[in-house]
Amino acid sequence: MTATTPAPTALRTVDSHCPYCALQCGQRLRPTTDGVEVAPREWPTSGGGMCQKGWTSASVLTAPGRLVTPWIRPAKGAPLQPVSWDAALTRVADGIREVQAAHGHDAVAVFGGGGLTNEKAYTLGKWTRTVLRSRSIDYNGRFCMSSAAAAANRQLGMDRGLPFPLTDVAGAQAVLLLGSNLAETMPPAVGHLTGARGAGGLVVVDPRRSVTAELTDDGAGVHLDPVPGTDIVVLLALIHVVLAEGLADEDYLTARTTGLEDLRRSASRWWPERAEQVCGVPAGRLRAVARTLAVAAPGHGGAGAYILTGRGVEQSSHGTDTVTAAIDLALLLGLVGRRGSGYGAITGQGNGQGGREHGQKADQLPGYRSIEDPAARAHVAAVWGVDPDDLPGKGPAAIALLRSLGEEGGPRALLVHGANVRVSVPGATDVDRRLAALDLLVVADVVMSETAQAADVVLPVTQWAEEEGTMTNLDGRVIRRRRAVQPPAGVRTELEVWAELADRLGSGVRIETEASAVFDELARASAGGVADYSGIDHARLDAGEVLHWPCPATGVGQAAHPGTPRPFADGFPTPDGRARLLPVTWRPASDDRRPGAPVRLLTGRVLAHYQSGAQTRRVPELEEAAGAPFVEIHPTHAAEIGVAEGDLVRLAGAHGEAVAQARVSDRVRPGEVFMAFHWSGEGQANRLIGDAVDPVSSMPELKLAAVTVTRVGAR
Ligand SMILES: Nc1nc2c(c(=O)[nH]1)N[C@H]1C(S)=C(S)[C@@H](COP(=O)(O)OP(=O)(O)OC[C@H]3O[C@@H](n4cnc5c(=O)[nH]c(N)nc54)[C@H](O)[C@@H]3O)O[C@H]1N2
Ligand SMILES: Nc1nc2c(c(=O)[nH]1)N[C@H]1C(S)=C(S)[C@@H](COP(=O)(O)OP(=O)(O)OC[C@H]3O[C@@H](n4cnc5c(=O)[nH]c(N)nc54)[C@H](O)[C@@H]3O)O[C@H]1N2
Ligand code: SF4
Ligand SMILES: [Mo]
Repeated sequence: MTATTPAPTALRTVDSHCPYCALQCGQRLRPTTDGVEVAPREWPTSGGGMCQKGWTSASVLTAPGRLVTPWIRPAKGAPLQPVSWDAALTRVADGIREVQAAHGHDAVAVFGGGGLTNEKAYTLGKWTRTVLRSRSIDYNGRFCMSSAAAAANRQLGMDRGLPFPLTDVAGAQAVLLLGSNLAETMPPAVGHLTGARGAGGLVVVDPRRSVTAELTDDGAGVHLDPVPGTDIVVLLALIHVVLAEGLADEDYLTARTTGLEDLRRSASRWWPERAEQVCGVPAGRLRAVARTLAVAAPGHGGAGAYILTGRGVEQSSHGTDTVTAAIDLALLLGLVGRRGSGYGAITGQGNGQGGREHGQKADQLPGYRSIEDPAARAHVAAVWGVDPDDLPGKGPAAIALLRSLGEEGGPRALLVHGANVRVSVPGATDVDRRLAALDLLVVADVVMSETAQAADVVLPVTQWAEEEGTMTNLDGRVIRRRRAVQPPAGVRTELEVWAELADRLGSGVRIETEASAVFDELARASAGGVADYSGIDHARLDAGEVLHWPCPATGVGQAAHPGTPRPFADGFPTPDGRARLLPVTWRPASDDRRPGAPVRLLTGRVLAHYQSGAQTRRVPELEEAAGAPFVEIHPTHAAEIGVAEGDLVRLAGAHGEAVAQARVSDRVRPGEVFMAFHWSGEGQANRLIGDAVDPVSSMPELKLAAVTVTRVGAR
């Protein structure tokens, strides 16, 4: 199904950023006769470094399967055929019209992505609410940042992943890293842990001995390995020790927080010996870690401490409460809003931060506003030139949306922009069935992803070095993505696609197609919201200004706002200006091991691949580094079931089965196995994951499932 890809047309050397994760390492892109040469450049988050995905990122521009023409499936079951843009857009517009005429506006659903630029994320949300007039929109960030976002919003009044520049962390004396494998997921960021490692204060909490856990070796810190899904108990025990031993920062708590008494009551039950019974971490180690953090805290005259969460603790059916316990601990120690200390969630996708601010979330309008707030609706509707009453309400979150596709009363058409749902969504076989039940599946992508392969219409769109725009990185800084090469002929920007479809659907709503014009509109729409970008424009960014949001517009004659690198320095954006301590309780995981399924499957990532692998599985160097799905299994466990390195093993659980090669390793414990979720087919981890979700954030239980493991045979 792949057409040959012509070499990109050279434009100019530009400073830009890596196409992949939220670290957004600084890159210099130099067009060459057959593509782009990528070199690292000095940049605060990456310190002049890049990982192997960044070094090889140019390959994706011309990778096998790079989309350079639209494709249409003439009939269900027939193969995809290359067609003209006119034919493809006619099919999309006709399909939308037919579905909406028969089933209503909400019957056309949209699924976005945290890799889209701010301009695209904003336009996608606007287009869905105004041109489609549908409430049915959500995005893959629901699987990524939603628990951390929900907890930060309810306690701190704002969700900006790291509410401080990442470079601040380097000076800290202690860092508690919960469920993050930073050394594989953002390798250049390890440089920011130097201070803590030098002081023996790096604490990594992970049931696996991950590459990041190894950073604690040789006196650099401690690795705590709780029972999977029990991090909340670890945190409650740390909170207990801090309170019981008088280590809390009383002055800070009095001045800046509410809710101490409720928290004190709930944590009183979790003395370390009791916590040890549930989480398996020895009581003495829990006490020692609480003291390490307290001594580093500013209230005790320490050099600073940070508590950082990653997906290992957030992607759970109680992820929001786990993050809340982490924030509670950070508040008790007086870390949040203090220079050189803090709490943060490490955002994952390239624009995972901006992607959750501009309105592609089911309940959200631009500026991180609620779609249910009448004042927000009125403000945004005025910017969009529509009647507020015509804006739809809140739609279902990702899992509920995807599970309702093709159901009675559910959407009959789906447009996917920037996600590979067939690989990354739990209950993968169910996802396939639901997509097949649709009247129309449209996928815009840069490559023929697994989801594109199942589509009725595939639209080839621009990527990374072919487009202009902005991203918001993991510490809330707005940065420029710049075009270095012309896209291949036949490829369009998504902004052009949405504008053209608006015309074809007869909408009077104006959709801008130049990124800088979109940004100016986005800035106006965000004015007065939590994520206020109204003082930012492409020109300021191009002049090299360092701008973290919120950055409101200022009046005529006034100096421009300098941006807000540390938003909690003077208070919290809550109604009373204080942060809220919130008591939480422990609940077991939704699908924990049991006699019929005695092994815990953990999921995560490897260095060489990105997410669903749609992009990185097409890069030869990365395929060489990690070419096939695998199951990490402990040597004792492997011996018990007669499995040798490289043998095929079958994992089976309540939600499905998968088969992959055994990688015998003592990174995991007996009775626990690990898979990365980067592959499709038999070795797909998400065939095994169920669809239990967190009641607050709707985050699925992506990190844990109960399975049996058996040997299938030699490779
Ligand atoms: N190489 C690479 N880098 C990436 C990405 C990628 O796909 N590949 N994706 C980017 C994105 S979108 C994201 S969100 C980030 C994710 O970055 P991380 O948060 O580092 O993500 P993971 O590797 O998924 O999970 C981290 C760790 O959680 C552990 N874990 C599993 N269960 C539990 C548990 O119950 N408790 C605890 N404490 N830990 C547990 C796993 O063993 C794993 O080592 O990475 C970004 N960077
Ligand atoms: N079991 C398990 N499942 C997980 C996770 C886990 O740890 N365990 N992690 C979850 C997390 S944190 C995340 S973020 C998700 C990610 O899951 P996915 O959404 O599947 O992530 P990607 O592979 O990044 O998919 C992005 C798609 O968009 C395409 N693309 C890139 N740029 C553009 C663009 O500008 N426009 C358009 N239209 N397309 C573009 C890419 O080629 C790719 O096909 O997976 C989640 N799923
Ligand atoms: S994938 Fe992330 S860590 Fe690697 S080069 Fe790109 S931005 Fe940097
Ligand atoms: Mo993510």
